[in-house]
Amino acid sequence: MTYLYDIHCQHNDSLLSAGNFQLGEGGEVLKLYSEVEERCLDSLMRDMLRPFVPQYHGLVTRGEHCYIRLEDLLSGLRRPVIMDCKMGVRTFQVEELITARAKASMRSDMYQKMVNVDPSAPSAEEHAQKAVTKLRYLQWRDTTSSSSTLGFRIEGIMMDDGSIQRDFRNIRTLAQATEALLFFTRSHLDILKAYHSRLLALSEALKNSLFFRTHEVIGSSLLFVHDHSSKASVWMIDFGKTTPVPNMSQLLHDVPWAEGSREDGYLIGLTSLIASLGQAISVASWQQQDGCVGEKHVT
Ligand code: I3P
Repeated sequence: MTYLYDIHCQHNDSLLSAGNFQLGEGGEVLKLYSEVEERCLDSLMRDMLRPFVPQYHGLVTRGEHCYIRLEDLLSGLRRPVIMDCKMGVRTFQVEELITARAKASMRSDMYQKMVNVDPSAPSAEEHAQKAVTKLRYLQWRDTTSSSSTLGFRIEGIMMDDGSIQRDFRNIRTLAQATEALLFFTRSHLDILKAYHSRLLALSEALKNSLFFRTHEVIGSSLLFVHDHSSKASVWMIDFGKTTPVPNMSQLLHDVPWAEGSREDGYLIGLTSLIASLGQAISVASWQQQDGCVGEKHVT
């Protein structure tokens, strides 16, 4: 969700520094350096997935900080509409699980976020400490959103007027996700079809990608971007928690996670998204035929 927020700031405010992002001199996006993410982007530039990720142009230092130079995915779009979908059935790394068991640090900010959504969610002990572990919070987010069931969740949508909607926490079913996709695209058939084909192409590329087979992809998003000219594309972003699997092993990505495994469920999410877009296309087609946009609902 950070990308959505920061890009919104960049494009709508002063084009100056915003959160983890800045605008580069050549119009590229500068993202605060992360060794893990830089390694991924470097490998991705030599992988089948290159057409699906922002182009990586190396590192640059500004003041005290180092940044990753990335293609601006919003370049050339007028009043872009953006959706950030976090992929996978879990958003915590196996390492976070191990660390939490060895010595979990308590997070009062995460306790607060939890209580704001559901005051009954923390246990009596967590209420007493007014804090939860990060792992507990991430697992709670995964199981109370569509991450665990559908393998993705909508983190936020930015509409063409710059307003940001984040209230997609209650989505659990494919039909609810389809409603959100219809809202995001305003039931625009060409845009829905463009997204659908792009995801099918991504699915093919993922099957043949060495990077994908050999990496645990956690907390990465698919960024959906379109504008009024019906230009629409989807990009893989955010690789700060994407790591190579040890000992040359390979992942399937389409099976649920179980303790001891590194499976991330990325393809479960992609399959759900493709199915949901298929449903949205059917609904938008009926609406177009009937001339009654907004009256048909998904069941
Ligand atoms: C955040 C979300 C991020 C996570 C961040 C959480 O919660 O789970 O994925 O960052 O942890 O606060 P929410 O979206 O509900 O606000 P990572 O993916 O990097 O772990 P953080 O506060 O430690 O950055």
